[in-house]
Order: sequence, then C-alpha cells, then structure tokens
Amino acid sequence: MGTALVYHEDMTATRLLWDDPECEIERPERLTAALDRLRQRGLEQRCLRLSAREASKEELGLVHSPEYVSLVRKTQVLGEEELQALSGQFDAIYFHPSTFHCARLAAGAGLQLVDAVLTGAVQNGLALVRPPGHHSQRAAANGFCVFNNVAIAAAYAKQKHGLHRILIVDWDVHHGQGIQYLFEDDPSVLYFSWHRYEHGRFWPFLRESDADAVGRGQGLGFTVNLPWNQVGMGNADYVAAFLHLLLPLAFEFDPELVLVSAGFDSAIGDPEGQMQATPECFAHLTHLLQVLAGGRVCAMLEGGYHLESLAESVCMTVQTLLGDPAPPLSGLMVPCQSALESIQSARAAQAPYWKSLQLQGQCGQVLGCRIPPQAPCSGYDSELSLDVTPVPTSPSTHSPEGRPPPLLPGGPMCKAAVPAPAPSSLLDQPCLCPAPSVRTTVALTAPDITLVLPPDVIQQEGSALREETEAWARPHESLAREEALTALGKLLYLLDGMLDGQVNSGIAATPASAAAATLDVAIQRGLSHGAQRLLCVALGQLDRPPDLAHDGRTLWLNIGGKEAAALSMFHVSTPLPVDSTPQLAGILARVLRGEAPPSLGPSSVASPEDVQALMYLRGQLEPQWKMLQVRLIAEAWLCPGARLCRRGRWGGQGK
Ligand code: X5A
Ligand code: ZN
Repeated sequence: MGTALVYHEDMTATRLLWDDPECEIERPERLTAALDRLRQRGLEQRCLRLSAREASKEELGLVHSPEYVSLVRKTQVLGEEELQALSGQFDAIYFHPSTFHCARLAAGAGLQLVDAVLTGAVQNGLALVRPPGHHSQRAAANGFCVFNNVAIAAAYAKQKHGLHRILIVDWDVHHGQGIQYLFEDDPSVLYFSWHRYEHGRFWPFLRESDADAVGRGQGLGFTVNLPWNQVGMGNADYVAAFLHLLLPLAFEFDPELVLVSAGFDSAIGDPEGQMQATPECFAHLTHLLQVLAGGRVCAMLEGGYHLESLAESVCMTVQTLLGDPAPPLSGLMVPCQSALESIQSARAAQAPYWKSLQLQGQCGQVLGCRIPPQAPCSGYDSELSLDVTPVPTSPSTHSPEGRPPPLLPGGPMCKAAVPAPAPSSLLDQPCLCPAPSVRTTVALTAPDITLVLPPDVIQQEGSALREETEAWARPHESLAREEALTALGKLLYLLDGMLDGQVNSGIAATPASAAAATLDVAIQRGLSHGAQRLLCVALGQLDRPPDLAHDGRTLWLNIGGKEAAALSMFHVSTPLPVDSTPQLAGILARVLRGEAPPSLGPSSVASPEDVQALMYLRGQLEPQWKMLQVRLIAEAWLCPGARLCRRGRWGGQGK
C-alpha cells in the first residue's frame, strides 16, 4: 500500500545564530544527512514523496494557545538580539527568523502524513521535520521544540478523522513532557515514553517523568513512562521494554492509529542519549509497531544528534515501513538489571489499569526448575523459521511420561559473552544484507488452499529433483505416497530458494498424515544447507513430535499442543487454543509479504488455565531465555503466589 515520506527543504533554514553549547546540536544537517542517506540507499525513491504544507492557525490551535501562536509568529520580524532575549525565556530554545515558517511546516508535515494514512493513500510513513515537537507545551517552547507536531497530529486525527484511540510511542531519549501534559487526562490517547532519567538527574529533571506518573482523572493509565536510570541501554533493553510493557498495553488498547515520536538520540553514538542501541534496533521497533492499528504507523522525527547514527536509524525505520524484513540485531540479547528494574516498576505502576499486566502479575515465578540453568545461551536468533499448521487427525502417540531427559546444548549457537563493541566500530559496519529478490512464494499442491490466497502471490512452479526428494523421503513411511512426495519436492525447492537468499519467505502445503515426517526432513535439510539456527512453530497437534537432534540448533515451539511442557529450553509446547482454518493460509501469505495483520480487536482475555500454562512455562524457561525475564530474580522468593502455582494444573511436573 506504500510509504509516504513528507519533507520540505525550507525546514533546513532554522539554525542557531549565537553561541549556545546546549542548543548547537540541533542543526540543519540533521535533515540533509538523513535525506541524503535515504537517497543513497534507494529508499527515498521507493516512497511516495509529499511536500510538507504549513499547518493553519486553527490546526496549531488544537493544542497551543492563540497567544503563544502569535508570540511565535512575531519572531519572524525580530532582530538577532531580540530573538536571543526571547529564546532565553524558555528552556533549551533558540528562535530564528525562519522558525515560525519551519515549525508550521513541521506540524503541517505531520498532518499531511496522517491524512495520507487515514485516507488510505498509503499504509504508513515518516515526516522528516525540524524543529522537533514533543517538548513543546500549550503555551511554551521547550527543548528545541516550538509546536508539538505529534500532539497536533493526534488531536487532528481525533477531530478531523473521528478517531477514538491513538497510541503515541515516543522512542526519543528525552521525555516528551509536552505530549504528556497535553493528553494527561485524555483516555483516547495512550502516551508511551521511555527516556534517560537517571533518578531525575537528567534533563528536563522532572518528577513527572518517573514511572509513577500514569495520567489523571479519566486518563489514569493512559500515560506510560519508562525511565532509564542508567546510560548504555541497548537492543535487548529496548526490545524487552516493547515486549513486556508497551505491547501488552498496546494490544489491550487496540489503537486505530500509531504515531511515533521518532527521535534517534536514543541510538548508539548520540551525545545526548549515551545509549547503545544500534540502528537495526529501530527496524525491529518499527516492525513490532506494525502489527498494531492495521499497520497505520506515522513516524515523525524528533531528536537525533549524531549524524551518522541518525541517518542509519532513519534508513532502518523507512526500510521497515516499506515492508523489508528487519536485519538481525547484534550483541547478546540480555537486558541489563537496571532496565529490568525500570520495566518492572513501570509494569507495577500500570498494573491497576491494564488487564494484560494483572494476568501476568497474578503469580510470581514458579520455583523449582526442571531445566538445569547451566546453559549460557540466552539469545536465539534463528536464521530460518518453519511454521506448520497440522490438521488434527490421529490421536497422539506421544506419552508425556516417556519423555527423554532434557538434553542441553554445548551449543554451536551459544554466543560467547563478548563485550559490546565500541560505538564507532558498530557504526562502521552498516548491515547491508541484500533483500532477496522474491518476497514470498507459495508452493501448494492442495487447490482448496489456493482459493484463499491473495490473487497476486507468486506460485512456485519448481520442485526439487525426483531422486533427491526420494532420498530424503526414504526413511519415512508416511512420505511414500505420491501426494506427500510431490509436496515434499516443492517444499525442498522452496527451502533451497530461501537458504540461497533468492526467496525471503514462502508457504508450502503437505498432506496432514505426512506433516511430522515432512517437518523432520525440512529441519534436516535446513540445517544441512547451512542454517545455523532454526525456529519451528507448530500450531495444533502433530501426530508425533519431530525428530529433533537436541543440539540447540532447532527451537521447537508447539502452540496448541497437548500440554504445557518444556522438555528442554529448545522444545516447548503449550495448549493454547488455536483455530486453524483454511483462511489462515491466506492471512499468512499476506503477512509474509509484509502486509499488516488484521487487528485483534478489543482485548479478549485469556482463560485462567491458559494464563497459568504460560506462567508455568515462563518459570521453567526464564533461567535460560533471558529475554523472558520481567522481574528480578530475588522477587520470585518473595512471591506468596508461587507455591500455589506449583499445585496448579501443571504443578506436579515442576520438580
Ligand atoms: C527533541 C530533543 C532535546 C533537548 C535537550 C536539551 N530535545 N538539553 O531531543
Ligand atoms: Zn530527544
């Protein structure tokens, strides 16, 4: 559906005219560096280019007082000394004769982007703007911000487009207190901000930036602050914040539109933020937001003062908005203690207002862990994932009692605990993984599934060689039938295309009776063809479990399996309800192509049994999978609910 890029060259006009070390970092080159890099990468050319318009007086009046707007208007005719004097009345602000024009363009760019997305002209987009907006308040400029671009866009989306639920994600490294103040009591705008805080010792030094500021009146629970109390937060910390705090609330909120206060001073190398997240992290953050609001994501530039880091991060964001797959993240995926403390305190502060947090917080960790916590592995970044949806047929022959002892990996995939590389070296090696030329292919044999696919998907014609297919099939009785063999040939061909980098993703079908054996072959073929790590997700029950090598190279996840069990950290099943209709193939194909998944609608609450199953599994897996950790280890021993949990439905297995 397309990505808009809203820009106007005039926004490079405003600049600092006098000496001010605090403000000098907000310079015109920020925009030109970002735009040049987008062009260089061929990304700008793939976007719908929109020229920014000025926001009108009425539009600015959606969040600013008329007096303040006319004050800013008057700066157009002031001399340098008067500009400097007026600037001094605000915190971290400079005015320039072009400020009013630029700030109106910045706000107008956001409105154009919202119009483009909400009229369906594009799916999403980015507004590259100066000055930034998120610190600006009803009657005050602040922190380089003159008009509050994102807040104006939110108010406009409500007023002009009649929206009822807007999520604002502020990933700038500073607290967008301006946005917070403007929507503090408004339950139709959920404002999430993480920010460098250092227990209140970082600009703008506000008590109300802490996690316990959660909104007021009707807006209680609709302000979400995640204060970082240390510098150096990295990819794992940011992703953990999204997974454990923002996304549960966002799914429950079910926004109609996502606005991003996209500041990149939270990226590595930035002098303000002093954080460690690499540009690729912004691809992942963007991707995680694209599952919301039918993919309607409008990002607007805020901060970002390291030109190289800014340019790369902007490219990562736009590339992901365009639907390209996110590049792998560098570094160990282990959130630091301070990040976990912050996430935990924000979850605790929000818990009274959000069901999704209450469920997860019902019970502490389950004590007693069947999996010895010796594996040092914590990040599992699979290179290939297989997703199977078996049609439930024959009853399972797998006995829960006859489990093999958990085998733990020495781990070819276990990353050594290497110290994080220096910022410069990380930035010196931009991840240039070329996107495969084919996005998604479909290798289907069953005509009934073909019917539910989007009409324009590429149908794979090719098949692996007959002899090769037969050789792979030979050990498996269920693959002897012609139908299963034909399907296997197509799947092998698809797999090779993916592993050789020609195809990004695909769907293959196989007869239900051959599902488990086909999967065995697919796993072995994947691993022998050079995949280092493989993620296998099965929905519903297979007639038998896969034949896994237990060498830590395959992560097996069965959703809708028979019971909640972690046979090892690489072999997990959970009995969540799944309904696998033929429609699933169509939805899968669309999502694999990069389309937004349909919204889940107002939160459906999980059943107590499902919650308990997940809690149990989390307790089992948390020692090994560090990204699962949401609370501090010591807390488990204090949780009075923990013992009750062990006597629950899966209590007996927790030995
Ligand atoms: C938009 C933004 C930062 C202001 C810092 C003042 N403002 N020390 O990043
Ligand atoms: Zn900032």
